[in-house]
Amino acid sequence: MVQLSAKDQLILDALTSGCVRTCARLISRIERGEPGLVELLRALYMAGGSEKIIGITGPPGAGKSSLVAKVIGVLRRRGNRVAVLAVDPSSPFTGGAILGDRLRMIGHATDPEVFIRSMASRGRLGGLAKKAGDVLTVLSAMPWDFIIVETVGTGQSETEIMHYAAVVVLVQTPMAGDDVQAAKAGINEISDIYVVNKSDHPDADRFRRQLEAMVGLGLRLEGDRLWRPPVVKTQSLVGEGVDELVDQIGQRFRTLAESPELSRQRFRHRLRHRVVEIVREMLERDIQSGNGMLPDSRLEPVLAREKDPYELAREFLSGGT
Ligand SMILES: Nc1nc2c(ncn2[C@@H]2O[C@H](COP(=O)(O)OP(=O)(O)OP(=O)(O)O)[C@@H](O)[C@H]2O)c(=O)[nH]1
Ligand SMILES: [Mg+2]
Repeated sequence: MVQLSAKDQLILDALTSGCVRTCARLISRIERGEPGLVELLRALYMAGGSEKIIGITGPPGAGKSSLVAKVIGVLRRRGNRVAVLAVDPSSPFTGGAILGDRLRMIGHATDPEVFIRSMASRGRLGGLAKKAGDVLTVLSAMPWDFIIVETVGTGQSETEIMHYAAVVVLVQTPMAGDDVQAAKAGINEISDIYVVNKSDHPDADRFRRQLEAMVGLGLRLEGDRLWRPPVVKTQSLVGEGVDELVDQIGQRFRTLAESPELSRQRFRHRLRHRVVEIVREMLERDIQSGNGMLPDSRLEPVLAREKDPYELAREFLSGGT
């Protein structure tokens, strides 16, 4: 049982009943790295239910944000409440976030059933902001029907989304030189649905056929059935294909619901990643706050080469002295 202060209990109650202002304020506190939020986050996790998290990833400029804006539109028409977390890439030179995403989705800015938030990834490998996991804990405790996470997939961060989302949508475009063969090996394991966006491009059909052939080669065995990720063609500027995409996302959630073992397996995968992330954060915070966990005296034997840093690290992790 998590014991909450009266103030945190009020915040918890407000969030579980869907208060968007409380949500925005708490996310700001998480982003600032405010200490003392752990008890509340624990209680929020316990209050959460099934995770309807949709991950939308793909290379820079593939049209993810415009697609998310249109997906929100379709979900709203179908009566769903939607939260969006857009994880912006930040420039390695200035650390500044690109807030264009927020602007592009502004069409929904006045809708009280839609919540949109951007976070900067602050150069962390993997693309998702360090605090994204905490923010998703908050959103998952609220009565959203769907939570969408948009993140740029570049290089090693392409697979990161699967640590957060139950259903992963990979957005690609048929632009010149972007052959499907260039799509990273292993991508099949992470994508539940493929999107060929910018299908107004003349190469769109050729690209889609290539992609379908590639997907066909990589059929996944899930439990006792085969999963062949669908390929959906979209034009995110005008919304073409977006209804079909939302249908496919819904179908994927139904498949997961019908295969409890599969959902649990994927949920376990996400949880394992989350716990490791929390351990890492706790260790970093403890070490950096200089609270004596690694005082000079413990470094002395390593300095004198009586001990090596690996041994000290192992002792440290096992709690020994
Ligand atoms: N021709 C065409 N252009 C599109 C389409 N969808 C998006 N675009 C354009 O592609 C550019 C990038 O769109 P975004 O929605 O910002 O793409 P993104 O993947 O979110 O970009 P980042 O978040 O910066 O990685 C914009 O100039 C859009 O107008 C489409 O279906 N057809
Ligand atoms: Mg974007």
